[in-house]
Amino acid sequence: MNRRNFFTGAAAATGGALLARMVPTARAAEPGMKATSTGTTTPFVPPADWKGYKPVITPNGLTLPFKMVNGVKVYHLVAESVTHEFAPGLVAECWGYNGRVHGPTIEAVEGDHVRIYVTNRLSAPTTVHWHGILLPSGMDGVGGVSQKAIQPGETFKYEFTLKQHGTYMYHSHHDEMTQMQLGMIGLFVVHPKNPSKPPPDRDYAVMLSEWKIEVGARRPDPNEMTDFNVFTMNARSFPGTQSLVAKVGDRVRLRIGNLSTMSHHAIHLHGYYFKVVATDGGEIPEAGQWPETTVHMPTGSTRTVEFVANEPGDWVMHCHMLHHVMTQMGHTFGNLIGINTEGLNKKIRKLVPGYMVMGQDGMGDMGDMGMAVPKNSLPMVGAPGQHDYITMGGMFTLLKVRDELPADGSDPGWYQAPPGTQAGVAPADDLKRDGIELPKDLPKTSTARTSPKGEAWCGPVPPSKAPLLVKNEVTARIKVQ
Ligand SMILES: [Cu+2]
Repeated sequence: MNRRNFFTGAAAATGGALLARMVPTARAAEPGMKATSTGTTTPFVPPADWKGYKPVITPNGLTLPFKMVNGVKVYHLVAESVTHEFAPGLVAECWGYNGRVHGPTIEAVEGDHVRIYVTNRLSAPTTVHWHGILLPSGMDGVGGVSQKAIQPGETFKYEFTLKQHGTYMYHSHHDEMTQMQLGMIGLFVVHPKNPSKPPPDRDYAVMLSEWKIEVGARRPDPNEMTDFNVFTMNARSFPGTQSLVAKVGDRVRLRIGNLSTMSHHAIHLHGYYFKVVATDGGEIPEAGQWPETTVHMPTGSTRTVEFVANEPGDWVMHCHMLHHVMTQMGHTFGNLIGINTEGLNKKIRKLVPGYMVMGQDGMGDMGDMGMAVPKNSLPMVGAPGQHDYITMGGMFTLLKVRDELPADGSDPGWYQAPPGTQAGVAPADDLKRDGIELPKDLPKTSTARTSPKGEAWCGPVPPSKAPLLVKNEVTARIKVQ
């Protein structure tokens, strides 16, 4: 059964007694998601007679299964090494839970008594902190403060009653920089016991994070302090991010968490305004909500926004901190905007065949020229779109709103704009009619861009490949210009 389809069709929440079971299905096979872990997590699939809350949808992720034992909701997290794909082309050895990066979303209901076992399969001690959840101090999961660290091979037991509802998180709280920067984070959603309103038609959960992965490296660098170069939603970078979908008229809830090491994020949605209805401190009274198109996401926090998807289309949702919609590679070279680089190309090609200096017209063509990128790395920007190359990557996804969605819950493809609702080249007659005078010295129109044959790098030559001479040559030339 398609999980997302089932979830989006699930019954309305009742807040009543919960039925639960471990469902022995195969691990979710998501495109591009590889796990070499032997973790046993299978997605939580509510049984057919499910009358519980409406589960959230974690794009590119899944919900942790649980079982009921004498009225206690029992979960099992396994901290372990995971081979993770950020997007096709970039795979890294990370740390996560139950064969996933990030860990699976934990879901429960206010009032539940939960028991969460944590097994440590890592080579290092760890703990789990339940971020934002009100609980006894001894269950807070801070290594050294509230408990001993969980040593490799040990299994610890956390147990508490959920007194609140909302969107929270969990993460390692031992050697925090290393473990969180390697991926040991996840979302923890607590549904209300007595909902004040019906559940939304679509309830999405997205975790933001940032990474430092040197071009060609297989391991995220947990020692990085400021210069992050892979920005993710649910540990995926565009074009690896799964689109959010909604039917026209759906009420959409979007729960966003941010456990980036250093960054806040400004998550901007096109086509709509929304209201921030809750933080990890609780619901915001209606009188205190105001409309926004961008929600500021401080690190270590969650925000829940809601809107009605009443306008069909493909609407992008992305971080508006613009380095966060770029990925890896080449942010360290000089400003080449407006520089004629043909002479420089010729010189450098004597040393590095196929080299082409890029950046003199901006970074937009870094990804769309079919140029080779180093092994195990992502182009600096984007992916092919329906109409042209999309010059954003990283912390970027799409909200696809349609009158009808595929029955199997799959991605509906690109939006076909109705006639008359699509921007395009202005017809000469329209220009004339409206008295638009064009400048005489327009650049020559060119829609075809080509890259030189042979191996070529987007941006600077990777340090490992760059003879010092080339680097000096580039630097010297830029100074002369
Ligand atoms: Cu950002």
